[in-house]
Order: sequence, then structure tokens, then C-alpha cells
Amino acid sequence: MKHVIITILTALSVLTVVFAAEPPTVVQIDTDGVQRIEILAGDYFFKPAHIVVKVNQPVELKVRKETYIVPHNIIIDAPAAGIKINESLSRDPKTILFTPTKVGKYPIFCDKKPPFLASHREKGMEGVLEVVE
Ligand SMILES: [Cu+2]
Repeated sequence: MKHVIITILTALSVLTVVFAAEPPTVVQIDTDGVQRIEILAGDYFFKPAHIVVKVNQPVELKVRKETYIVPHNIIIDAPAAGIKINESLSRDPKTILFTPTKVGKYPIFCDKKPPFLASHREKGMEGVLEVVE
């Protein structure tokens, strides 16, 4: 019985961690109509990882790498929504411009993967671009 309770408590704490993820970052629209957002990439995360933008409004995404050694990139592959991003990242910020044309949730990820080891995406370099009305 004690084992069962411990197992349940462990499961609950794991669920709490999963669902306690940061709230989405809603990107504000500047006076010139551009939605500007900065993303920091590190080992192994994107921060913020969940961003919300308006459809049919230009987005200026500035992204840079926090760390030196491990190579990272940022990929958003959503051609149906007018988004096709595949940029390798450096310490200097890169500015990526796009205009999302379709409402939906699109994965953001890094596709780097050392031989025989887990991919960066599996290690947490994954996020969501949420396009809303
Ligand atoms: Cu990476």
C-alpha cells in the first residue's frame, strides 16, 4: 500500500512539473505593425518556448545562442502558414522576418543530434509558435 501511495505521489509530482511550464508569451504588436520577439537558445532550451502571434501581421524574430560550444539551430517548418525557417545560431543575434498566414500551432525546434546520443529536440530544444486570429 505504501508503495502504491509513493508511486502515485511520484506520478503527481512529475505531472506537476510537466504542466507547470511557463505561460505562453503573447507578442505585442508595435506601432509600426510589427510583432517583435527575442528568443534565447541554450543547452537545451528555447526561451521563451511558447510564443503567440497574430495571423497576417509581420513578425521580427531575433534569436541568439547563449552558449559557445554546442551548435544549435532554429527550425519552424510550416510552409502552409508561410513559414519556412532553418537558421544556424550564433552568439550574435540573427533577425528573421516572416508573416504567418494561417492560424495554428507550429513546432519550433533544433534538429542537431550528436551521433549515438539524443537529439537536442528530445533534450528539450522544442517550442511552439502559436498563430491566432
Ligand atoms: Cu540545439
